[in-house]
Amino acid sequence: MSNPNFRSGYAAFIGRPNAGKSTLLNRLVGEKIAAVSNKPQTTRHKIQGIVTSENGQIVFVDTPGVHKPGYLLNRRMMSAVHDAILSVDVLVLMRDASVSTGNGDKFVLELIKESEKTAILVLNKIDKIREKHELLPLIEYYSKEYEFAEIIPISALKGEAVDNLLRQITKHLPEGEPIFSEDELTDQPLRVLVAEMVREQILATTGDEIPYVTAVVTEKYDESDPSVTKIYCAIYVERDSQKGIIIGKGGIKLKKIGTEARVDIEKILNKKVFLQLFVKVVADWRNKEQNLDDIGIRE
Ligand SMILES: Nc1nc2c(ncn2[C@@H]2O[C@H](COP(=O)(O)OP(=O)(O)OP(=O)(O)O)[C@@H](O)[C@H]2O)c(=O)[nH]1
Ligand SMILES: [Mg+2]
Repeated sequence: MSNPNFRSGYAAFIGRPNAGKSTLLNRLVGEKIAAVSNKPQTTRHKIQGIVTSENGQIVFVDTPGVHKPGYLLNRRMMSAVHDAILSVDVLVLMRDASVSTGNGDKFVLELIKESEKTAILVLNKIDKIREKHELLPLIEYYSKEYEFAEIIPISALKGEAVDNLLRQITKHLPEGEPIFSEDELTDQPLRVLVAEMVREQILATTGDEIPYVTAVVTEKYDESDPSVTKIYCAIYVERDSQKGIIIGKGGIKLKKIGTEARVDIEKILNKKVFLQLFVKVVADWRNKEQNLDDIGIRE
C-alpha cells in the first residue's frame, strides 16, 4: 500500500436479533456471506467480512443477536458476542430505529458501556421512517447513555449512507498495514458459507418454529470433477415431525430449499454446483457439545 496513512483493524456489529447486522455485512462486502432472515437468531457464529479501500481495511465481525441464552447453543452464541466485543478496535452498535426501545436494547447498551471501547451507533432501517426528525429522541437517548464517537442513520437494505459509515469507521482504526490481502472477502471456509446459504433458504421457506431446531453441516465437498463441485449437506432437526416439515409433501420443500441455495452457492463459487441435501434427526443437538462442535458453533 502506497498510502502512508493507511488504517486497518477490526469492527464488530453488536445488536439485538433482527437489527440488520448481517444485511449490513453483506452490503459492505458486496457478496452474500452471511445468512439474513426476518426470524431472530439467524446468525450463530462470528463471521468476518473484509472491506479494503484506498484509505484502509476494515475487518467486520458479524455476531449473533444479543439474547437470553437457553440452550448450550445460545450460550455459545453469546460467548461469540462477548469475544468479539473484547477483541475488536471499534464497536458498531446496530439498532433497528423503527422499533421502540426495550429491555433488550438496554442490555446491549450495557455491554457497550462495560467495554468502554470506541463505539459508533448505527440507526438502521431508516427507510421505514417517514420523517427524519423522528430519530431525534433516539439520538438523544443514546447520547446521554454513552459517548458514541459517531451516530449514523442508515438503511442497510437500501444501501443508504453506508459509504459514509465506512469512512467514519476507518477514521477510528489504528494506522497500519492491511491484515488480509486485498481480494479477500471473508474468513469463512467455503464449507461454512455453503451451509449458511442452505440455512438461509430453510429460514425463508419454513414457519416460526423450524429455524431454532435446524442446523446445516457440509459433510462432503468434492472438487474432483473440474466441471462441477459436488456438495453434500446434512440438515439437523430434533424430531421426526420436523424432518417431515422440511422435506414437505413429496419432497417439494427440500427441493425448493436446494434449488434456491444452489443458485446462491453458484454465485459465490462462480462454478456449476451439484447440491445434495439430507435431513438428520439428532435429538437435543442444541445441548450437545459434540454436535455443536460438528456444526461449527465452537466455544
Ligand atoms: N426495511 C429494512 N429492513 C431491513 C434493513 N436491514 C435489514 N432489514 C431486514 O431485517 C431482517 C433482519 O435482518 P438480518 O440482517 O438477518 O438481522 P441480524 O441483525 O443479522 O439478525 P440476527 O442474525 O438474528 O442477530 C431481514 O428481514 C432484513 O431484510 C433495512 O435497512 N431496512
Ligand atoms: Mg445476523
